[in-house]
Amino acid sequence: PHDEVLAAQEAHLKGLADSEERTIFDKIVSKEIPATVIYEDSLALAFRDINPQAKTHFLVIPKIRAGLTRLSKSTEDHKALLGHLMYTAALVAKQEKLDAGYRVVVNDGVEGCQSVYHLHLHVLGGQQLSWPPG
Ligand code: DGP
Repeated sequence: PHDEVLAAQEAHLKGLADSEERTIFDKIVSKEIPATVIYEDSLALAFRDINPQAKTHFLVIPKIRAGLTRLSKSTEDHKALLGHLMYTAALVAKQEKLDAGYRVVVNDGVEGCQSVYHLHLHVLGGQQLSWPPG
């Protein structure tokens, strides 16, 4: 069952070392700072971006960072979590009625313009987007 898979993943992720400094997103997970949360399960949290770049713009993050400061730090251990985050992006996009389409973005590192070092998927939609991004 899905819940058992999530519980096993959660236990596994808790065992992964994370020596890096915590970020603002940890404070959103722990509710120390407010956010407009639109989806939550044992592994993932989705909330509206504070500086929206499209009519609809939300972020999907792992509640336990587990060393995933950025996508390029992914290891074999993160594969199930990464799949869950991608699936969650699609689920919440449906919940947000982005039926005409949307974009999922992960910024990695300096050249990728990453500013918060806790992995997050941006989901942008609710309007016609252009391509390519800058
Ligand atoms: P990135 O550049 O990919 O690291 O994007 C980080 C995003 O996080 C950026 O679009 C703004 C958003 N953000 C930063 N701080 C906060 C916050 O305190 N609350 C919310 N809701 N979003 C935040």
